[in-house]
Amino acid sequence: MKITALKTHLVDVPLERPINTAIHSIRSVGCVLVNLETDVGLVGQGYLFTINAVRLKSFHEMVKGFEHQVVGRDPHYVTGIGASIWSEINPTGYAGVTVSALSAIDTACWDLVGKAAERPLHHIFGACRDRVRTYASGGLWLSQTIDELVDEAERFLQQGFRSMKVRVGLPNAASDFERVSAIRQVVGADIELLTDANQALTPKRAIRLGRMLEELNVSWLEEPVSVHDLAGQADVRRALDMPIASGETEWTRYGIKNSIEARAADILMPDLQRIGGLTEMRRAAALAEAYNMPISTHIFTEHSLSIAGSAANCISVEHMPWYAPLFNEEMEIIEGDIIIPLRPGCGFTFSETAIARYSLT
Ligand code: SMN
Ligand code: MG
Repeated sequence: MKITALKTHLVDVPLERPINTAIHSIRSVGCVLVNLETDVGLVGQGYLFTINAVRLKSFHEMVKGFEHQVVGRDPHYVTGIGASIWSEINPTGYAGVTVSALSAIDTACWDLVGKAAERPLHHIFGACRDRVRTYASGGLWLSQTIDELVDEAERFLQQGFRSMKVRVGLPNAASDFERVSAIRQVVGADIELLTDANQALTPKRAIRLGRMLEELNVSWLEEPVSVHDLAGQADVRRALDMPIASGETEWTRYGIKNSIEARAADILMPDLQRIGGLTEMRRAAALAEAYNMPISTHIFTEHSLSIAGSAANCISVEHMPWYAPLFNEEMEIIEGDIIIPLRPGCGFTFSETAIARYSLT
């Protein structure tokens, strides 16, 4: 099998309403969709995203800049393709646009490997499970009122979720506590609540908020402090009983390695785009496992399921519904778990209708 062409589409999927975290204002989800065509008629797919489609064209240019690294090559040599790209990006660096582009190409190559073998990727990687715990993450934003939070938490329960993530990180810890408390009251004691401060806090403020959230039996506090203060985050982790989750803002396995060595997290959250694709995600999962640490994948739910199905230390995947409109297939949620599809490759294919509808080009 040989790759004959790299084709792309730029799309922008508007959100129903604008949303805020402690550091983001999000109106739409812009994506570069990557198709690797082959001489056997199979097409491998991967994608990357930017919030509000900002600078999406720069990412697109970077993807196109790797065309010569894939066209003419056999996608079974995905690790070799990754190594060539890795070597070529040395002067530009191992974070940002370069790694995002590598990620989309790497995932598209793996999609081809699965499709050629007519097997789902978790079977090819060596499977450990057929379903994985998930948590609702497409909601409970800082931009919502307490009434809206309560309504949304109820909707998540009706949709079959048993766990959900609330955004925190307001200037006043009492307000964060009040909001999470209202959600705890409506969902009851048996539903898992997670919180995400999106790096908004100082270590001292994080410790104070963390102690308050422990009273509400919150299961993790995510990204309490700046990604550039791993020592401060390690202080937060030592001060609290509640687990600290982080890692979405780390690039490649070396970013994950820094987090591990700093003892800054209890749960690592590699992000498929920022880690560098499925190849690098598997390396990050194995690295975490060597330290007896769990991972929980960050966003990109559909394309992270093969990792959840093959990394024994993957405890959950984040359910982010932003990308669902792009795919022909839907994720299946049963009793708080996502069923890992048995379809070949990644198991999700881009919808032509969606591409036409959300096209930016
Ligand atoms: C998040 C993810 C993607 C965009 C903005 C915020 C958040 C999360 O940190 O973990 O879901
Ligand atoms: Mg987060």
